[in-house]
Amino acid sequence: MKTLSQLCVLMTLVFRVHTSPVPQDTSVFSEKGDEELTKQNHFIKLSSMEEENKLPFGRKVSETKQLFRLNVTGTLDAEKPEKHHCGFTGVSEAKIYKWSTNNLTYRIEKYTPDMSVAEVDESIDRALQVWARVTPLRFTRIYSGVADIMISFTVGDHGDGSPFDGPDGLLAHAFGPAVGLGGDTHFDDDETFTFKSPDGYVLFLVAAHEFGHALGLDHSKDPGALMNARYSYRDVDKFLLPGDDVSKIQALYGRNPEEPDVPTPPTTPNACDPNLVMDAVTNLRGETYFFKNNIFWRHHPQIPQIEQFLIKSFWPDLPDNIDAAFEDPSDDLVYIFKGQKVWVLSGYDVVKRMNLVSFGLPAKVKKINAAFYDEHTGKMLFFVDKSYYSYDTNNKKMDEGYPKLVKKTFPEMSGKVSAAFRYKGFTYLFSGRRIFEFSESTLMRKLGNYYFLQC
Ligand SMILES: [Ca+2]
Ligand SMILES: [Ca+2]
Ligand SMILES: [Ca+2]
Ligand SMILES: [Zn+2]
Ligand SMILES: [Zn+2]
Repeated sequence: MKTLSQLCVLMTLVFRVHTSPVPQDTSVFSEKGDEELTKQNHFIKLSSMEEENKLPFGRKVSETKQLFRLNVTGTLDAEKPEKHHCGFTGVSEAKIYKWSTNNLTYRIEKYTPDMSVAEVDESIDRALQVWARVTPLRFTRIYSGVADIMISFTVGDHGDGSPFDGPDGLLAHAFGPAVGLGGDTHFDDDETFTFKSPDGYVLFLVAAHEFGHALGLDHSKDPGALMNARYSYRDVDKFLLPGDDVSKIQALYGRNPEEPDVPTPPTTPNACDPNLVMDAVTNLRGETYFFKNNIFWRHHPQIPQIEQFLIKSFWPDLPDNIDAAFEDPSDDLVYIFKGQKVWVLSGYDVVKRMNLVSFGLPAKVKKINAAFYDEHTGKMLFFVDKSYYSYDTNNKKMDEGYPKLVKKTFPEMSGKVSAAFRYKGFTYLFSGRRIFEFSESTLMRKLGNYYFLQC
């Protein structure tokens, strides 16, 4: 059976031929130069409609776009540290694969030198408990003999017809529910696996994703889902199985009878939700980033589709639920605000940490609601409740006569400003479910909150 592994951002695309059973793959693609990409371009032509249909919608759009992005913006994304599980399914979509028992065994046959044995044991155990917590599935570890889920770290060709590929690319793979190879999960030991650190691939996260496949789940197009094909760093200690994964695994196995009301974390924000209140918006090197909870949407002016990512997949150090953000393009820096903390980004690196008082805001201001930078006037505007402050970047101090009421400068802005940014000479203020478009102080249009997100 022929399956198609997908082109992730700036990367290689590989065709693979499998004999059944077919493992679900977790792969990560590192950045490749233009040359490499061009070389691989012909692979994007899908060999049949059937294969095209197998591609999750989101991935295909993203692939096409990323190719286009590279072509139109050259090295724009060259330094981006995106990491992806790219995967594919070789399993017929008509048939549902699941284990016929809720009691499964696992055995760790071979360890990695990257971590201590105790860390590997804990990562694997926690990864299985992610699924056990929300289902009747129970996992028992055995130390000899054949378990349902045989786990090993291995490199290159390891005898199952699906060789690993050295550093990056494929990270791991797992076989769906079946006897024999079914359930078995292999990790590419040419990767550097970590216990919790984002400097490498967090074993817990990769394993939890693979065990999802081993239990019968396919990839999800929800970018917040654990079963999304893209590898995203997440905080291990705060990890909660996303709602999309919970509902899918429960559709196969049911709820956990011992803990039927496990609270599920919020689902991934929907760009087209008319009630969505944006956390923050900023430009970044010609693109616009819209932040909500743990994710952001990225809009490129020449690319029609909006992309959606976890904040932590780009910036592991940034918090979720940020207050405000803006870009100062003269310094090529982006400022991210949450509470009194400020993170200064240069592309995908946090280069500095600051505090709100650095901008001369009074100490009583514990957080801001929104901010934007007007490069023509050199002013940074900080919105706090129904007022705003103006910081002069030339004099490096707060302008006098502030705070002012927002509605005095921006007519009809009677509510709190939740997010703000400048785009093509206009100022956009988000308030509740609306975006207010201003030219200087003149209200031009009132737009729905999803105006830029192409719903
Ligand atoms: Ca097995
Ligand atoms: Ca690899
Ligand atoms: Ca905000
Ligand atoms: Zn996968
Ligand atoms: Zn394998």
